[in-house]
Amino acid sequence: MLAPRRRLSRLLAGAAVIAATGIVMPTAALPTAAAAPAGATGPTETYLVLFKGSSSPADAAVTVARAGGTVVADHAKIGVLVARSDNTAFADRMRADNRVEGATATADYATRIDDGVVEADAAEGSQPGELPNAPATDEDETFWNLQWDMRQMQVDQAHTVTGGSEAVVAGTIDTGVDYRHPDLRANMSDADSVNCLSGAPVPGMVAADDDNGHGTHTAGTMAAADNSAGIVGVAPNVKIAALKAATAEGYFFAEAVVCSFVWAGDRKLDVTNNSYFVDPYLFNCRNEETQRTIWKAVQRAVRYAMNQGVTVVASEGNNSEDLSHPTTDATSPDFPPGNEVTRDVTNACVVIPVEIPGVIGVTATGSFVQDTAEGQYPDNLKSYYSSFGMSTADVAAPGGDFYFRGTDPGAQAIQGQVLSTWPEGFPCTRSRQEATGDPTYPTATYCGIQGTSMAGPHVAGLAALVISRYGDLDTPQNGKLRPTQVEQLITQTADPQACPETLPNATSGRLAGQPYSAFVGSESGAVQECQGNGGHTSWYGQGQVDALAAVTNDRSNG
Ligand SMILES: [Ca+2]
Ligand SMILES: [Ca+2]
Ligand SMILES: [Ca+2]
Repeated sequence: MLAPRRRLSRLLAGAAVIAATGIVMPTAALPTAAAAPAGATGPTETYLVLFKGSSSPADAAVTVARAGGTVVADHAKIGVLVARSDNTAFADRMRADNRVEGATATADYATRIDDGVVEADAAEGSQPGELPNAPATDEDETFWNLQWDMRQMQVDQAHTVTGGSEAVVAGTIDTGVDYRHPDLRANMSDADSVNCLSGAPVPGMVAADDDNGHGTHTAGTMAAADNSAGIVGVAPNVKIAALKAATAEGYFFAEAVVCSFVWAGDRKLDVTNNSYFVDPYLFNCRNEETQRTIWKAVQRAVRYAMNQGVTVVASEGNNSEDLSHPTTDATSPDFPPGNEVTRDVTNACVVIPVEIPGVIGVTATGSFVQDTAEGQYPDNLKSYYSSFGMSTADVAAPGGDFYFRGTDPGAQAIQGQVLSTWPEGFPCTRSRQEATGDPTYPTATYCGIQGTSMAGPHVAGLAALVISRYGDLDTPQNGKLRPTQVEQLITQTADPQACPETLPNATSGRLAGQPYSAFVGSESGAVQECQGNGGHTSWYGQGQVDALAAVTNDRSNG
């Protein structure tokens, strides 16, 4: 964690100096459309404009119009503006304004599955708070036997204490949510849901419907209902907000991600899950203007949300790479498809949003029990695909592993995958169906899939449980529980996990018998190496999350 945090701190310090300068600058000393190129008419594109300092200037719309664009959304409080223009020189003309730090077309910059880091405060939130909580019962859910992931982190035991509070809202910034799904609809918050695809918010859960499946899956892991049907989520009594930021193909463009975090902050959502990284660059490098612009714009939006009390959880990504020591990026740009180039990357390049300070970064485990153990519970092997890193991995959570499976009968039955809610009629290789008796939605579908995308929402759901248990309404400007306190309650009660001494061979699937070392980084081709001791390792952070220990704030529970 230390290296990236220092790196980012320097950037932020620099930004603060620029901000001070911007404030004293007279509005008359303005840009000079004359000095900028005239440009020609081209395809209409969406642009992200990053202003120096912490807010957009009052005449931002005039400046945009002068440069040949129109404003889609002006996030003035963080100095990030989204514009549309068909003028090929629009970005250059905006850059000619000396108040503009960066301007770039975002069609080239989507975000996908990934994320995190945070600092701990002290002791507030250590006693149960005042929000209404109710327990939940898991064993009567139809597919409970397949929910090895929930058992692995003691969710059923935690639910005897609390299943969460209906006063808490958990958002997922994703492909949308199937708000009609019988295991989700009672928990949906229409008022907190939004479609941010254009860069400007379109409110409501109908606008935020899922056209992919991914977001419905993450929502169910966080908060599928305790209703004697289907599955149960980590926090079944809390409300779900769908924040649609991805296209049906799964691309997360920067303007949609910025819009989503600003929405989360404005609505004071309690937590957001972020199972993606910003495309088209897996790694965003500081020395490249467009990548830096995306990085800083998203970071400002995340920081704004956190300042409103939003806990931000993100997954590490599925590249089997050490994000703390990146060497190669062979994935980028991944949009438009077919433009990838292999390039060298360094620690001046980060994965967004997982490497933004304050984000809780989650690696994935499967059901396989590794050879070494620390803490109270057996240690589950890191999923072969999960990226990791001393500076980015805060905790581990179940994400599934098809090739390395344990003996839990439920895990065996679902082939090591995580089962969660899925939109009816969408393709799914390993699905379960249940008749609902509801003519408006006769069949509820559940899909078993794996990924750090599946690990993240286990932790976001746990954050919602912890906020339900320990939060209060005393300081609404800060949220119910400060993100730093939420992180502390989760990381300090996690069950420690050691680095394995030896690594197994794959147990299952067409690669059964292959050594773990054969599953190399997708970018570097490097063999994956675990560093650190049980207190904090690059594969597991502070350990695997323990829901019972977290809701009782007692690591000895369990
Ligand atoms: Ca139940
Ligand atoms: Ca259920
Ligand atoms: Ca352990």
